[in-house]
Amino acid sequence: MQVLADFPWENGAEWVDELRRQAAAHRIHVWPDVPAPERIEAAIVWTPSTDFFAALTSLRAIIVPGAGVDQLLRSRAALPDVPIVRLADPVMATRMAEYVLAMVLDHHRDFGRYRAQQGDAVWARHFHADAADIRIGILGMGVMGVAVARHLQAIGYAVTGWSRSDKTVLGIDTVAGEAALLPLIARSDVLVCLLPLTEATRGILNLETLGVLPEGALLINAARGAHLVVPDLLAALDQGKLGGAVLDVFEDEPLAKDSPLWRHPAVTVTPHIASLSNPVTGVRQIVQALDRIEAGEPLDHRVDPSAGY
Ligand code: NDP
Ligand code: OXD
Repeated sequence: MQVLADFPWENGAEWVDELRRQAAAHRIHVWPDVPAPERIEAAIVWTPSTDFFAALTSLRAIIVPGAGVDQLLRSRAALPDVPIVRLADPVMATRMAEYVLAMVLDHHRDFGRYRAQQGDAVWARHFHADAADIRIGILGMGVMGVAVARHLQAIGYAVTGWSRSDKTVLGIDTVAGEAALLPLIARSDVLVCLLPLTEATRGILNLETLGVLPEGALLINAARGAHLVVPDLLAALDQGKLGGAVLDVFEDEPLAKDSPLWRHPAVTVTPHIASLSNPVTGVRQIVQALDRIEAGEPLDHRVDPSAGY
């Protein structure tokens, strides 16, 4: 099968090499070098340029080489009416869990304070709550949210996950639907956003929702920048109610050098690295999808464009 790939990342060449290695049965072309676009049957693309799909008249499916699909659905390219699939990679989910766990532990055990004390050679001990007394709300109980919930629960934190539809996740407390959102946030000492960016979730971290967080709470946003209304976050921090924020994602990336977030003492900024996708396991899933497309079999991890994820 003829496949067109476009990996716009620093390590894009590594993905192409891995794809050519694992997908030897398919012919891989790399955008924009497409000698016979009318013969392309599958496209692997993250953020298509406007004319990406224009000449792909035989396209049968689109594969997104990552977990989120908002960047594809809101791109200016006219999307053909074909199935879209995305990655649901357990390795990425574990990486996300490591990130959230590290940030929660850093906050809970006050390591920032000890790093600062060390600078002044201060020997002072500060007592902290038990994990079981720290309530963590996770917005989004998909591939990422469930892995994060399991890791946090294993340490003993009191975890509750929120999703759109009712969900049973063995051993984890879950709630669903809009009416459950504010009550969950109001009892979250740590709030973790792992939602897809959709019309329903854009701006969900705003003055109202941040305003009901308990005093001193930590916000972790590792989903998409547009979930968070930055001026509302800065206002909540400056009122001294919020304990801090860990932000891995931003509406415009890279984050502008003059953004106040870089220098805010209560904000930790990371450059969208919470869960970097892994070329070996990511390509393995892509190749499974390619084989299914070629065989005309049902595809796993289909995106529902009307829901936006
Ligand atoms: P999934 O599609 O597997 O899960 C999405 C979850 O969000 C589901 O539980 C879904 O509910 C819930 N959800 C969606 N809309 C709503 C809503 N309106 N109200 C309540 N819950 C809602 O996604 P993943 O877990 O794979 O990924 C989540 C996001 O994480 C990605 O879209 C991406 O933006 C981000 N991400 C960030 C990375 C990083 O490095 N920073 C890396 C990877 C992903 P339901 O179960 O009912 O459908
Ligand atoms: C993703 C991401 O969605 O890396 O896969 O943000």
